[in-house]
Amino acid sequence: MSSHNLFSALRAAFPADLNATAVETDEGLNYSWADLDRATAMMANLLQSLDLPEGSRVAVQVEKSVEAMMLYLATLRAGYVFLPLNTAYQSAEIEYFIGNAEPAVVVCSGANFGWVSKIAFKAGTQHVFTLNDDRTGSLIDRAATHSDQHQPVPRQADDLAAILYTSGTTGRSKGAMLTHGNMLSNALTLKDYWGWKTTGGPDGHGDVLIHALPIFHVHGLFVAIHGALINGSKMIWMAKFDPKRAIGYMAKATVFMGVPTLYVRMLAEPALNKAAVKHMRLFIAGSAPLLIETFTEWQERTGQTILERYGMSETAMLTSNPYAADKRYGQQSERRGGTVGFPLPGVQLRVRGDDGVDLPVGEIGGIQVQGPNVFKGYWRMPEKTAEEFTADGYFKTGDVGKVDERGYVTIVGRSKDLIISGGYNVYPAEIEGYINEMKGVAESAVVGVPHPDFGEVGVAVVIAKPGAAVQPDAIIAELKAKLANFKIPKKCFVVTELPRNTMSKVQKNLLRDQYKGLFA
Ligand code: MLC
Ligand code: AMP
Repeated sequence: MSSHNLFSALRAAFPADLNATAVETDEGLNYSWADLDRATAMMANLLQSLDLPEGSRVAVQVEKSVEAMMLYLATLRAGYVFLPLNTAYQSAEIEYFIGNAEPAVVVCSGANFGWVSKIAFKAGTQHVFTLNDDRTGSLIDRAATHSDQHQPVPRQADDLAAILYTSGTTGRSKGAMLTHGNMLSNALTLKDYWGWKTTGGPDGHGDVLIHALPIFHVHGLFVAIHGALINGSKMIWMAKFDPKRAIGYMAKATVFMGVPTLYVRMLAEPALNKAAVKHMRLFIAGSAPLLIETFTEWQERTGQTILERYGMSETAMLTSNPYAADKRYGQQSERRGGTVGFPLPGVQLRVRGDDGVDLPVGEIGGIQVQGPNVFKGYWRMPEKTAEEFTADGYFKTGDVGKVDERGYVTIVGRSKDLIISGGYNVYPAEIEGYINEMKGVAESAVVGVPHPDFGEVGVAVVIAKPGAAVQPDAIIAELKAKLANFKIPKKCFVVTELPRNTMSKVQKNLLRDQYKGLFA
């Protein structure tokens, strides 16, 4: 291929019948493949008409909508770099991302235009558009004046396609730079590994995906959207996940992808049973550990076995339980609960000890990976990038795990101090930084504890300065005013001392133990 533009590969997979439905929304709208092609052409032409410098970033903080997905595809098509931002982020968070990435274009909702545009113009952004979740906004108005024909801009496999910010264990967030080649290779691998079908589906074509996740992170934006598009498969588009409606859609779908919380919430619905899922071919879970209880209960209730896979922003998907027999591992096809399956074809995965030596089968250590899906590095952070790679080019995931004698990978923990709550990452260091700056606070520690719905949630433990009266509710309220809602600790305690080791370091494991029953 002379051009490796990811959009071109996705476009080439559109079915021959461009009038067939590509996306059906929960509002009852139908978008055809021709609609996707034309609308992304108009948006791509708009972006190109702005005469942006090569490699320009297009930062987008908008509610989930089909038009938001089109904007992503149009950015690829026009050869620019997409930078998705969670809608929960507030001004301090957005100010950092925009300041760091220096996007040429920012797209936000009309309701946020005032404060977002102020931040963007201050950072030197030239163009700020609005895009609302009801198909309105200046982006749509401006795109409507452009041609619906557009030749995708040639890109090399190594050219940037997206930057995904991931919070840092220490310091500020890092922008993971993903290339067209990273994402196309991963999409093609998953198409094959998960057995995507182009015939025999409920709509007369092939697989139909229920798209239930947000589209500002890897799972909803890449794994789900690329998965459907690279197979020419229809999506049933849920603007917001709702367990009852998701179960209802299973009568006309075949594939579902979700973080474990979505499975937990569907299991709470009496309507979830074998009859409800009888058309479904595949349930995929990831982004956070799937509890064995959820895995087993799902099997009992539906007769189907969830396929768990593992990935991250820096690498897209790394491992997966098998969909069908995997020749590389003696024709094994068993999806084993509690494991994340085998390294995907093309991915090299090893487990190393602290001394940097490979560990034997079954021993626990740091997971390191290499492959065509592994990112190019952190945006404008060469030292950070160098730190996270080994001398021989493996990326240190920060996850701790083991590989058993059959080849299955199990993640047992993380060396990075990270809480994964409902599939979103929360870095304790960031929350502690905000709490420590509050009036009357001497010190704080944020730890993750088990939660029946979100899997894990944050709990803040705070020490007040001598003589200061610090109220837990006030701390939570102050955090809510500054940070994305999913980062807010679900409980806060003011205590007189924190457990410490002989080096005076707070022993977070003891705190986790102390508070582990809070939400049981
Ligand atoms: C919402 N809340 C959360 C939360 N989501 N709290 C902790 N963790 C979360 N994930 C809080 C809100 O702050 C609010 O609190 C209350 O819950 C209700 O908010 P809501 O907006 O109504 O919640 P809901 O819509 O029910 O959202 C829950 C959810 C959502 C599970 C549907 O969090 C979600 O879509 N998660 C998926 C995340 C995801 O896509 N991750 C993929 C990352 S990619 P209050 O106090 O304000 O009322 C990745 C790589 C890989 O990790 O391998 O895939
Ligand atoms: P993110 O930075 O949002 O991409 O999150 C990536 C992290 O999510 C990984 O490093 C893992 O810690 C975690 N993760 C993803 N999938 C799984 C899984 N199936 N089981 C356990 N942890 C997972």
